[in-house]
Amino acid sequence: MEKARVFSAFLMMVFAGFAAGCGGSDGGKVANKQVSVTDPAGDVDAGSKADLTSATIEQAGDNLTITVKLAPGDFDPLLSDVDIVMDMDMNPATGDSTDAGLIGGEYIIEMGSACLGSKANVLQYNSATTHWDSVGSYDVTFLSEGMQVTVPVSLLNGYSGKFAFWFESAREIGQCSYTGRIDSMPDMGTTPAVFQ
Ligand SMILES: [Ca+2]
Ligand SMILES: [Ca+2]
Repeated sequence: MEKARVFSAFLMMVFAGFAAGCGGSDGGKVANKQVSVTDPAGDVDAGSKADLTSATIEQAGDNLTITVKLAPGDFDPLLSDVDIVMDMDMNPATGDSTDAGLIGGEYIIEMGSACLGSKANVLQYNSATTHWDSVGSYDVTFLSEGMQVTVPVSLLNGYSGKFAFWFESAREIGQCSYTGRIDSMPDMGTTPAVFQ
């Protein structure tokens, strides 16, 4: 992870590629909602086999379900690795500041590849050590073109029903070793998407 500390004073949380639908009031609890993001197919090198195309995040009750898909033919559960970076306080200056300070992630959920197997790994950024600590492991459902995982929102410190996020993809090229980031969604250098 880059350690750039470029503070963005005015982070415009505007992203054209997502659509939000909000449920009604739920007695003070965070309402159920679903947000989708998309990314073009074919925006990475042909043959890289890690072309992100879409994702959906859904909160239903106390659970958050994340579904991510790659371009047709790219997904291989033994090779495809996808991470979601989550900026819980939507503050790029807190957490692990990446992408030239556009996002400061407090959590990463990583899934896919032979190394991770059928479990998604939830990592929390430790600002004292600047390392990522594993805080949970959850079953992954493999789909024809992607993966899905459900985690309890209680796992995520600072969860308010709103957070910034982006996805990144890679391929496993050796035992628990990976290519660098191949694709991102939204693209690097743009404002992250917002779940709200
Ligand atoms: Ca793509
Ligand atoms: Ca943050």
